[in-house]
Amino acid sequence: MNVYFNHDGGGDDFIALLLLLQMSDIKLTGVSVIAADGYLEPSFDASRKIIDRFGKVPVEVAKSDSRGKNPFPKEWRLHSFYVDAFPILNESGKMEAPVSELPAHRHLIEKVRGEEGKTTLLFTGPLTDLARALDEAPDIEEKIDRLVWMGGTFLPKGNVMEPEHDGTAEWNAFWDPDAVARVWKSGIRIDMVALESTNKVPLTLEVRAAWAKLRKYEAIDFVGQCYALVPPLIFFETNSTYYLWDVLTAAYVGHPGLVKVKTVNSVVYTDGVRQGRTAEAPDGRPVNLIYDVDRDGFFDYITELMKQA
Ligand code: AGV
Ligand code: CA
Repeated sequence: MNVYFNHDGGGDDFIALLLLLQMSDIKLTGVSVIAADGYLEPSFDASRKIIDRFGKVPVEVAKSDSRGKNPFPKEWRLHSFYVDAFPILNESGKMEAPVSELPAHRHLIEKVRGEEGKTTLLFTGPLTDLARALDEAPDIEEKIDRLVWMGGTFLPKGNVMEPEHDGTAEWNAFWDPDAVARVWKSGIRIDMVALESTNKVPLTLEVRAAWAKLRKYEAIDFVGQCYALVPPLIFFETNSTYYLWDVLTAAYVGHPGLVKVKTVNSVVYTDGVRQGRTAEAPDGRPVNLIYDVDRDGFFDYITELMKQA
């Protein structure tokens, strides 16, 4: 399976990259980084360092020049600097993963066109680069097998808690709602790993403790460091509570049997207090909603992958 990965520099985006690099039955054709939940330079450098340290073959990395409508909080975005500075990523003192001079959306076009077969697109941040790629090169649609996207929700409560918003949206959709609308307009199959399923895999103290015991494995130590930067779920959810959003999304690509899927007809709102909200609508476009996960199976799967890294 060809997979092209676009991520946005959040702590769990890096872990998703690490996991993809361990999946023996996928070919990672390229990686691009958009400055949404992280800053561009550290997210880009950290991605190259993760490929160098945990990858088996070189993978080319590109930077996005896309900008969103609703910026992520700076406190979250700063995590990209911390991860990039982890000693485990800086031991060699160099970066070797190849760099593309193309902006991410053109890099995506190049990589999709360049493969003989179809490509699965994996997006763990906003859809801006895909929307731009489709506008610039509508021909690539037929070479895209499907989009696997961490984003959106049909629950009454999303995870955006911002002034002038009603709280119904998920952040990756809220950052650029117009991009979601553009992708919804396409004919691409969409597998949406929404809050319905990611809410079932919060970062808890038990998860941390289990990984702490396995820190002799380098990849698990690295993941433990990433999750040390964010508060776990203890008594109740706060705006900073962390879930294994993108990690579940990557795991779904490698092991689809872990989740439950149903088809939902959906629209996205692009304006006003509900912008970024995905909602069920009888005449909306069909998407495959990943709404449930075998939690233990998921943790076993990712832990095994990390042990082998
Ligand atoms: O909405 C989930 C998305 C995922 O792609 N991101 C984080 C994951 O990378 C945004 C987000 C929502 N709540 C957050 C987020 C939080 N408390 N901290 C950091 N990012
Ligand atoms: Ca993300």
